[in-house]
Amino acid sequence: DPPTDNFIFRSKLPDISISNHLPLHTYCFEKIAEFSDAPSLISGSTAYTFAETHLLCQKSAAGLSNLGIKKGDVIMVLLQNSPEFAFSFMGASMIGAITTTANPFCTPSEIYKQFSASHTKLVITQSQFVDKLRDDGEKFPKIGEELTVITVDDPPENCLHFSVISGADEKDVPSIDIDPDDPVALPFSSGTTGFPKGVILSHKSLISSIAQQVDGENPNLYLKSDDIVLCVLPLFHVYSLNSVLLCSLRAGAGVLLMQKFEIGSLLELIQRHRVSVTPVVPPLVLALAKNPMVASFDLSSIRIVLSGAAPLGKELEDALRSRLPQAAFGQGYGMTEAGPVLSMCLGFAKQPFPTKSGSCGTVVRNAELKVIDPETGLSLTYNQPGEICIRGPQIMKGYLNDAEATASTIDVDGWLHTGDIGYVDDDNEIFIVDRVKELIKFKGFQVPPAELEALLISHPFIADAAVVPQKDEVNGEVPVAFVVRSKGFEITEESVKEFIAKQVVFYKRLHKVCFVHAIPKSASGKILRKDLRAKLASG
Ligand code: AYL
Repeated sequence: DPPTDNFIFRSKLPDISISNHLPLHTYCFEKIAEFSDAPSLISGSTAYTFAETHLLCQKSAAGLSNLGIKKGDVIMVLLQNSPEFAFSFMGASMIGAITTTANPFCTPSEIYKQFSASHTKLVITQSQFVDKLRDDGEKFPKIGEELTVITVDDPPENCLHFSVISGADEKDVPSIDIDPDDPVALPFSSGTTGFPKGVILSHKSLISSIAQQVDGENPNLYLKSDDIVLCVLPLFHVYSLNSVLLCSLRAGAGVLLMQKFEIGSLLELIQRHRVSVTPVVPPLVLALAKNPMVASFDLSSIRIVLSGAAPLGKELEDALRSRLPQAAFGQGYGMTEAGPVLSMCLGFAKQPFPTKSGSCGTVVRNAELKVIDPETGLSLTYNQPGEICIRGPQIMKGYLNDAEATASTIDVDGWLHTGDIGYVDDDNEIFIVDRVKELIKFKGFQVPPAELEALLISHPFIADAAVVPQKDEVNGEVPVAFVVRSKGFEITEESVKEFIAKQVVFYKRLHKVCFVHAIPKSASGKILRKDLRAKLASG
């Protein structure tokens, strides 16, 4: 077929009416009467029913309000997975506040950047991370005087315990008006280029995304009130926040929270709690497919395995399918800016469709997807690879305080350009084949090359640098640096690696440093990343 102006792909499921005029919390708890006594959040030996979860979210809302948090204010949730994550996020939503979710394993400088860019008013964290907010090198306001810090465990000096908010009287929740376009979540993402930026997700965008997954007569991702959904992926990442926590709250499924991934306890918990839905990332698929321990556990309760956030090899997918023959296996494809889900396996639907190995699913309902020729911008038809674009009520409003980055990501017609290369086959299944954006994905975590490049050139012995992904069996991709030494200076691979490792979270560490005489650049000064990637591939 010749390229046309606008060749649009749609879901095989019909559009539905979505209640995206509601505030997010009202929508998520809308059907709670149907399952109020069922378990909602399970963590260690504690379980909260839906009724208890709802009440604790309301109390936390009142508590945050008592501490002076108002509509439009930003709170930072700097937590590993825990029930308090949900109470904080939903509590903030109830008073019109916005949650910026941050990775507690980030370094103080990484956290500070997000803290200051988001104008965070209050932080909810664990005592072990509080020192990061006191780091001398950064300009954090003084805890207890200028900044309120709440910990979910024993509070260190000048911090408050979580019970200060969760113990408030739910009747104190102020009544406020929430507009569907008001922001509710502010995850950070580097998008197609540059540094991490605040991604503004409104009540409307998150409701739309959840509804596209779990609502309707025939939901694309069919979650039932007797399901137990594994929550081992970190809630500070939008994949877990949206497709695990928020979708489960809406659908009445229980959420089994795990603080960190460890294969033995994971398998034991799946067996003990009869986990039925397991959202994972490719390295977890690898563990489930290859680890010999798997054979000694009963995993027959699993009926859905959803993999997302990074490319998954076909062999790996087939290996796990043969180990868990009773489960529907498929992928979700998302991008923080897209709200985040663009496509989801239709094998997870209530009335499932047959699907193919290697596919990332079909575009979600109530949305439009097109594939464009990156050179001409014209849209392509079936089986032709190009840049994937998405349009619908679920996509972000834009980047926080960055009109330029917003305009280069969402065009005037409302299409969000993903920077991913893929095609749609004859059965409307999407296959991702490449990425044209800078982003590196280590185990599904974002590694923005621009951030590492800026750190590298801040070193007095380094004149220029470029960071690109290298394929890696275990992690998917790892960051590798090309470095030009400053004239007359000696610097070793080890010292460059160490220089970076001290300043970044573990997944951004450099795995290799190649010294070169110059970084290849285009006439306009852009790094020719393709050339560097090719150089790595050829050894
Ligand atoms: P971010 N296959 C290949 N690449 C993928 C896939 C996939 N299934 N999913 C995500 N990516 C890459 O913002 C792709 O390059 O969000 C995409 O642009 O951290 C980038 O990761 C976005 O990275 C779900 C399922 C959310 C997946 C997600 C992914 C969120 C990752 C909800 O249900």
